[in-house]
Amino acid sequence: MLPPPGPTPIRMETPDVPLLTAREEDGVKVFHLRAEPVKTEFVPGRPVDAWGFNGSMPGPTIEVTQGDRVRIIVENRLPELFAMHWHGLEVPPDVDGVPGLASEALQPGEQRAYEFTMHQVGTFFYHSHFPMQELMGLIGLLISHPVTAHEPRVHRDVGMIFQGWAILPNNTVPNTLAMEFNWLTINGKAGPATTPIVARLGERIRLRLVNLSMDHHPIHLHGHTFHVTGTEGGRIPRAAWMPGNTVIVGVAQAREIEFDAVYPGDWMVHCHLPHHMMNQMVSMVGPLSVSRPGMPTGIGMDEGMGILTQGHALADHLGPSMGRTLGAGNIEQAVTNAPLDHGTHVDHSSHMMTPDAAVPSQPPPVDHSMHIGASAPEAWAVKGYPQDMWMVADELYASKPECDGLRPGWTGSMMGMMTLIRVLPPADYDRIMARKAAQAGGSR
Ligand SMILES: [Cu+2]
Repeated sequence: MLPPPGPTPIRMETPDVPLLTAREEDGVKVFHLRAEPVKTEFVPGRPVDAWGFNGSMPGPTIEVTQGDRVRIIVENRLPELFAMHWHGLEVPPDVDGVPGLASEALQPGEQRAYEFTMHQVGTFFYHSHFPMQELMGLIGLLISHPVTAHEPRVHRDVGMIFQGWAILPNNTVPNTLAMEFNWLTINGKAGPATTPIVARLGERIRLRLVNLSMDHHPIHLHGHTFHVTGTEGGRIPRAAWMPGNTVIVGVAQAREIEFDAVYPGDWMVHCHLPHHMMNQMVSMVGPLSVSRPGMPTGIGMDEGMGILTQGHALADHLGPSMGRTLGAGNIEQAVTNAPLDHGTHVDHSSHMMTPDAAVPSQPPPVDHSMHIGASAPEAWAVKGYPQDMWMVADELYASKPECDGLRPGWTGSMMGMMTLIRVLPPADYDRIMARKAAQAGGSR
């Protein structure tokens, strides 16, 4: 183990989300938050029109210390009413933010100061108290540190917010009415665009996991055993810590986990719900495709989520629009989940729902490249094929220092609510930190 850090709590890291800077004013820590539309990307080339704070979705991370007098000035730059709630904080009713109950909602353009003394310690968050606005991304972390660090002290204190989204291919606006979700994010990014946590071998790490979505997320850590050391209500007494490698983070809950990063390697942290380990799912039928000229796309929201109003999933007018796509690549691959007869000629074009003569009547030759997984010659005859979603796009992340030295092909396993904790020997750790410092210096 590395020697523990000093007695003062170390600062938070929230990968892909900035920390919010405070201004000191007569002994009060003053923060500014603007609720506003935010253009973002879940993965490169997947734009999303979300709502967030200060240009970030989720909003920037607020850090305070127990005993602080805190003033948070909130400005509503949304085109409608907005109400800010401080989740888990024991504050007066008018600060609590439920519109109509003890305070008024903020009109468009209005701003309001929320002031309180922080007497609690733990993982809290702020969010809109209008449910549909929550689903547009209006949430951020609010961390309250103790004056003296908890024992055993940690070297790294990392925050993550889990969110789920329904956004059809060729759309950029989340459908907040949907009950099925095809994009799953950690701090506003989906794997492999989630920035890995780079740890030095021997560090003790705390993860603060927060869920504001429509599902519970069983968050699983590879290669290490952790203890659950805190909830949204604060620190758990040590005698009651629970060992594990998977912790369910329920909607609106927080879970703090801690572990000693003693096993070198690149380790996954991810939600273990199978559908939360994918990007841009739509339906399980039709071609594996992205759109190209001549293919009907952009059908209604219901059909896109698998609710058919007429015909069947393989009908001519639905097929290409219902193809499952991974949001990457630029080719169309003729595949089908329809029953096939072994050994007989199968005209796949009959399942391809397009009159386009370019669609092959035989399955295309297997692409053995790194970029789309290979399949066996008889794969087409196996009912259920294809299931695998192996797609590699390492080159998109080559410039990220945090991804330096990952094994070629690593992006093939990273989708949805997934990120990495890289436990690195000192030489590798120092190389990445030097690259990060150089990049930060160069961008000034
Ligand atoms: Cu999940």
